[in-house]
Amino acid sequence: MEKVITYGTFDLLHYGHILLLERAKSLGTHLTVGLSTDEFNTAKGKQSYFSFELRRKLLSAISYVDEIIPEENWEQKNQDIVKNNIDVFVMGDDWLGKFDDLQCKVIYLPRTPDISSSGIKKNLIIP
Ligand code: C2G
Repeated sequence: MEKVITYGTFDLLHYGHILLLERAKSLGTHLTVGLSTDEFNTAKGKQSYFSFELRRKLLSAISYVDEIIPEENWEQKNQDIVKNNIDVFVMGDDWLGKFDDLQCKVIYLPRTPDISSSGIKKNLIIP
């Protein structure tokens, strides 16, 4: 079983996230997502619209996702990779080069243009 992992906030789930998860899953037979906790988002300088629990609920409904673990800090990736027998780490290429030292194969995938959670928040005019 070729195991893949990726990490993120996945707030206001949109097709950019879905295309990333679809391509990540196609690189193996099992996909684990390290989902940023609300506390870690604060550390990342991000305020998600949906709570961790709601973001986890949404992600768990996606067929590409086999397992979800909490992402609580920047340092846990290598430990996650060892503990979960991960073969491939995948991230969008907005992170290009940032995770090259991880102890498994590292693949950066082209980010889907013209869609982002922050853009959705900005453009949504809630009456
Ligand atoms: N993504 C994408 N295309 C978009 C938006 C996002 O491919 N239009 C990808 C990102 O590159 C990332 C994943 O979807 O690989 C999740 O994106 P975010 O939720 O924005 O994750 P981020 O805040 O970048 O957190 O330790 C890593 C961090 O937790 C990543």
